[in-house]
Amino acid sequence: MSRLIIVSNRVAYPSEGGVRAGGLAVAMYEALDHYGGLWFGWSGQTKDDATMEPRIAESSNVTYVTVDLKTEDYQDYYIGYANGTLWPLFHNQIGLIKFSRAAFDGYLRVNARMAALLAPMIGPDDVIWVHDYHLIPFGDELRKLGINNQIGFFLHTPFPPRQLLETLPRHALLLHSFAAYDLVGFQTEESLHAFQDSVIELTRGRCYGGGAFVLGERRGNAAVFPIGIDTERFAKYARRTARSRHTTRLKESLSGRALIIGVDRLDYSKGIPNRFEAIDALLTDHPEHRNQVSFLQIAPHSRSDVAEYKALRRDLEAAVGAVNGKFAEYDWTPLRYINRAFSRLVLAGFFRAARIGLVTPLRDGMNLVAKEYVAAQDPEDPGVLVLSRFAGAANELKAALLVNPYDADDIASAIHRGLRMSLDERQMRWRHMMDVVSDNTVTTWRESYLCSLYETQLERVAAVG
Ligand code: ADQ
Repeated sequence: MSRLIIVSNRVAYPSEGGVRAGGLAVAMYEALDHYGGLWFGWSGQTKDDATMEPRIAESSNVTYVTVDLKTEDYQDYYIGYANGTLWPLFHNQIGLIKFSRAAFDGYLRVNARMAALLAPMIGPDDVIWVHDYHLIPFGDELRKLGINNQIGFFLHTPFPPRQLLETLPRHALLLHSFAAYDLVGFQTEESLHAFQDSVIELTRGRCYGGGAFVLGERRGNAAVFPIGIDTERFAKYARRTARSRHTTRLKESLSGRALIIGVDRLDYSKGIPNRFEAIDALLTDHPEHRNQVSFLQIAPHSRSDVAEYKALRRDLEAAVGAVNGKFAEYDWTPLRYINRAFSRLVLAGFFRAARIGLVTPLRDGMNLVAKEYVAAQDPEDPGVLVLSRFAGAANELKAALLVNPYDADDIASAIHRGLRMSLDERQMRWRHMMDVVSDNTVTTWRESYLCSLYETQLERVAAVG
C-alpha cells in the first residue's frame, strides 16, 4: 500500500482539528484520521529569520510536517496572490481582484521552496495529493525536481469561467501548471467544464471524453468529486448535544422563538451582508415574525490581514447595529452576531436547535455547513435549509429551498416559507437531503478520488509496460 502525502496551505494539528473553522482543515483532518500518512504545509507562523527548516510531529498514524514563512513571502504568496488575486477571481468577485507581479512571483517562489522541502521526504511509492488554489504550481515544482510519483490536485473552490480567468495576467502559465498532475479534481461539473473550456481556448490544449486532457507535453485527467462530511459522526454529535449545557442555554434564551442560524468563516464570498438585509426584509414584509424569530450568525474572523476582510468586518458590525436598532424591543433583538469558533459538538447542537439553516454564499466550491445542518436535524422534527443556488452543495441538496443570494427579498421569502412549512413537507425534504449526505460522505469523496488517482497510476504502468 502506498503512503499518502497530503499537501495543503495550512496544516491543522489534531489538537486544533476539533475547533478550526475552515472546510479544508475539517475535511483533511477527517480524511487523515482514517487513513494515516503525512500532512505537509505552512505552520501558520511567520518568521523573518525563518530558515525554512521543517518541523516534524507525530500523532497516532499521521506525521505532520510544517514550515514557517518569511514576512515577505506571507505578504506576496498568502495575502497578495492566493487571497488577493485567486480567491476573489475564483469566487467571481471581479471588483475585488488585485494583481501585482511581485505577488505572483512570491506565489511561485513559495511553491518552489515548499516543493524543495518536501521532495527529499518523498519515497518511491508515495502518492501525493495537493490541495487548493494556494498550491496550483506545487506539482510542477515537484516535477522540475525529478519527482515522478503520482501527484493529484483537488480544488476546493469553484474554477472560474474562462472569460474571467482570461482577465488574470499570465493565466496561461497558471493553467499550464495543472499539467503536472495526474488527476485534477473539482467540486462540480460546472467547474470541470470551465477548466476544460480554458484549457481549449486559452492554451490550445486538448480535452477528450472521460476527462483526459493534454496540456503541452503532458497528459492528465480531470473529474468531479463533490466533497462530503462525516455524516454519521456529525448526526451523533447533534443527538448527543441536543440537551447539552450550551444548547439548553441557547434554547432558554430564545423563550420559544424560532432560531435561524448562519455559520461561516467571515468572508465576503459567504454573502453575510445580504443575509442581514434579508432579515430586515423579512421583518419589514412579514411583521408577524417580529419578536418571534431570532437570527444567530456565527462568523469567526479569517484572513484578518487582508484589507477587504477588515472592511467587511466594519460593514457587518454597522449592519447588525442598523437592523437591531430598527427592530429590537426591550426584551428582544433580532440579530445575534458572534465572531468566534465553536467546537463541532457545540455547533451540531446549535444546528439541531435551529428551525432554519441559512446558507447563502454568493459563490462556494461546496459549502460543508449546508451538509452539517442537514446531518444535525432531528428526523421527527427537522428544520429547513435555505441554500444559495451558487453553492456547489445546491447540485446535491435539491430539496433545500434554493435562493438567489444576491436577492434579499428572495431569501426573506424562503425564510418565511420555511417558518410556515408543514411538518410533513419538512420531513420529506429533509429525508431526501439526508439520503444524499449519507450516500456521499467525506469517506466516499476521499476513496473515490484516491481510487481514480491509483487508476491513473495503473494506466501509466500499463502504458510503459
Ligand atoms: P470554507 O470556505 O471554509 O471551505 P465550508 O465548506 O462551509 O467553507 O466549511 C467551513 C467549515 O468550518 C465547516 O465544517 C464549519 O462547520 C466550520 N466552521 C465554520 N464556522 C465555524 C465556527 N464558528 N466554529 C467552528 N467551526 C466553524 C472551503 C471551500 C468550500 C468547501 C470546503 C471543503 O470554500 O466551498 O466546501 O473548502 O472543500
